[in-house]
Amino acid sequence: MTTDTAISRAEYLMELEDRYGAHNYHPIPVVLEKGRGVHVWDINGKVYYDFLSAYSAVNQGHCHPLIIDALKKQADKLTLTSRAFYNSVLGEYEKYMHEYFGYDKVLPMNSGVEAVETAMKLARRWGYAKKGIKNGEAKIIFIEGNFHGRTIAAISASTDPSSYAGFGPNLPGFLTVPFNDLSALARALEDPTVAGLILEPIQGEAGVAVPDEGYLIKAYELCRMSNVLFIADEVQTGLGRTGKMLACDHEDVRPDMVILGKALSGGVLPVSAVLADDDIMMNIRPGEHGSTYGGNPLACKVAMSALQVLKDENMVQNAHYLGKYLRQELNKIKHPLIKLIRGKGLLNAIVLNTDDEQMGWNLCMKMSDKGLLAKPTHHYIIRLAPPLVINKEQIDDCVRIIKECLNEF
Ligand code: IF1
Repeated sequence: MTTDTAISRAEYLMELEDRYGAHNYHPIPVVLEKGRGVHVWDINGKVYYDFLSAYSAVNQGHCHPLIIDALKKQADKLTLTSRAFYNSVLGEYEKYMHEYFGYDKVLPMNSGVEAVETAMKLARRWGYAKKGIKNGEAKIIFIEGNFHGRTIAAISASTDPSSYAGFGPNLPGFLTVPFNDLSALARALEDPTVAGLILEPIQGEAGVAVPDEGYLIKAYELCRMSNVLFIADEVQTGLGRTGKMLACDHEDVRPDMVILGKALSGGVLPVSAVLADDDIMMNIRPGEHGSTYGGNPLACKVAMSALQVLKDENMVQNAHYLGKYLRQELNKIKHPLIKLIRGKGLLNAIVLNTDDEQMGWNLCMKMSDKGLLAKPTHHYIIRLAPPLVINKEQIDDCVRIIKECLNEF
């Protein structure tokens, strides 16, 4: 294929999405067709570093050979039975999850937001069954700026108009408190009808907002004192992304419930889970919750493989050390556009110093030209979250690209 036809093919494919797909996204104009490790290739064969990692779903790198192998092997055998029957992999997976994370039980779902909804239901149910909240009155506290997904429940908890506006009416029973504000949280916890606090240990969509050190452990202790469940949405921050297996591990907090998704399958298929002990999990009985695909043998095999390679290949430690190195190198770039660099592990962001609503986008377009894919959030924040398999030389190369791009503004 000549370059000309290759370019027009990309345009054709983008046109198809534009014409026949709902316009609920505004992608960077590259058409990707192949991925391996930290790299993705577009249909013209141009290679890019992937600094979005499918919003942290491909922590293990694109098409990790062992995960793909697990997928293929199980795909040839059995993919879905529904939960109407036992299957030969689910129990093995549940035991694996118990041993890996140390919770009594796991409840398997598919997308991240389904696991969030599951946690909300478990929290409400626990509130009625164990805390003695009057039926129908349970409340859940969320943090301003949160992102927990796109369902009506998740957007009812949102304070971002682009998530909730025009989709009302909202669900009742949700409170929000300001980010990083322990006294506001303490006041909200005085309400005896509060069953749970659901938070992201680091807010992703908010632009990698990291609360002060000690916030998580103090929030956890406040919840303890009020007999309120501390529930961590680790869909994005979990599984090594921030340089610990769970972001809550940074403060040695053991949440009452952990919500996992994204990288639980290494980007292969939607696999999510809620972890909790029996006191919480056993309040839901047969027929009261579930999902057709939840716990399917294909997903279970893929998840075990995805978790195994995280450990076997020291990805968590790599995220810790190379994350530090990335921030250190980025901080050496002295450029008026950089307001600050923040993050933990390999979940980082450049906050731009600009009033220009287009700046984030323009910078990402330039980085894409030079072979690095990232996407702005809130117009002026660029998230930098490569797969956790990235190495030091690659980080150096990426910092060079980022620097070159900044210098062109
Ligand atoms: C999109 C952000 C990332 C999440 C947390 C639950 C979910 C997510 C903490 C739901 C999903 C996504 C979804 C993606 C954009 C993305 C995102 F920019 F919005 F914040 F990752 F940074 N909890 N996050 O971050 O999981 O149901 O999507 O599997 O396109 O909406 P899901």
